[in-house]
Amino acid sequence: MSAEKPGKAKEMFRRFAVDGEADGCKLYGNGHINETFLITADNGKKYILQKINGYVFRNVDGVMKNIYAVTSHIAGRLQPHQQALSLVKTRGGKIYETDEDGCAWRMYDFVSGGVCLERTENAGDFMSAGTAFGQFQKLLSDFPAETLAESIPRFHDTPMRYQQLREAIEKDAFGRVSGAAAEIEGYLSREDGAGELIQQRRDGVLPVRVTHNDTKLNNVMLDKITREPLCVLDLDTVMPGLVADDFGDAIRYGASTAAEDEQDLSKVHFSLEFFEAFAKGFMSECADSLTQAEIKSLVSGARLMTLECGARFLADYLAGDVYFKVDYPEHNLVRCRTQLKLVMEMEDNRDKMQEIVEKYRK
Ligand code: ADP
Ligand code: GN1
Ligand code: MG
Repeated sequence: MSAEKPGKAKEMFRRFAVDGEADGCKLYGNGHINETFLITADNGKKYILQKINGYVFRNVDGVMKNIYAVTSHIAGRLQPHQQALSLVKTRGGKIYETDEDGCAWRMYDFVSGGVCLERTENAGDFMSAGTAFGQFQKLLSDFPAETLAESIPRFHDTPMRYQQLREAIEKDAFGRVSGAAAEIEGYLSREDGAGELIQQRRDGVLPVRVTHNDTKLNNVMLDKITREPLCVLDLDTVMPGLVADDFGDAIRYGASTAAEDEQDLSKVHFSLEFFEAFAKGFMSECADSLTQAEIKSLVSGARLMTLECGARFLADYLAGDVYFKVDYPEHNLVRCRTQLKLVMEMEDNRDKMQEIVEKYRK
């Protein structure tokens, strides 16, 4: 991280319509995509200022309009102790600002009193995360999906992700293919059936909803004390999608006994206990608005989102780490290994997962 970045963030902070100067400014959180700064103003108020990743989000205007519309829809419909993300406008009344280099910046009020967990520590917290995302689904069930921009086209199109993996293998731009032969084989051998849910979407079997599309645990805030859902974060990828993708992506990340980038695979297991906890929270909020086909799709969603994310990590490793932030050269390879291990254990537990989902349907 170059030293001038906090300075740049402080400079951008002045373009937003707030009182005071930035007193403190530091890099914040563990997101893989944007650059996030915690700003403390000299009057004590805190803000989250983000430089949006322009490589990942080619249509920043669409993304920001989506976020503004969705947060406005949610605000006022939450329980009193909960919060919706709240954008701070620029001095010119805009919802984001573009700097001299063409990069987009936006600012949120800091949501205080909460925690963002990097890993599931206990089933109770993960149930709360399930409640938060289930509630998010329910709150947006009457939002007109067709008015939203597709923030990243074909984001959860698993066959397309496989195609990108194949292209990365073909190019082998960094000479990394030979060292990743086992992982490549693990993913390619599972390509059959990768289109199960996207096909059901095309066929109209699964309805298109407004979904979050990035439901990992550190994209939700729980109340620091009560551990109840406080705020759903990271709305960049809110767009029309499948409920199974939201359910599945959350399971991918949170129903593991280890971190997404754990290097010791013996520590990585798919936890049925965590799976059940999330399913219970999620279904308690939105099961009654889901169709039979959607409920049936949830378990496939968990496996496919894990497979897809792992294939994305592997493709990014082979392409030279252009998409996800990495801390060391094999970081994406390590991440793709944990995902594959989880996929395999989900395959072994498919019937039990289905039984659990059935248990919580209304
Ligand atoms: P990325 O797209 O890079 O994942 P996020 O929007 O998820 O970026 O932000 C990264 C982290 O910053 C989150 O995981 C959370 O810890 C923190 N964060 C984001 N928005 C807020 C907010 N409004 N209030 C408090 N913390 C936030
Ligand atoms: C990224 O932005 P973040 O860190 O919450 C990614 C997700 C992946 C996730 C893997 C826009 O999420 O799709 O599942 O990393 N977000 C985007 O940890 O690509
Ligand atoms: Mg995030």
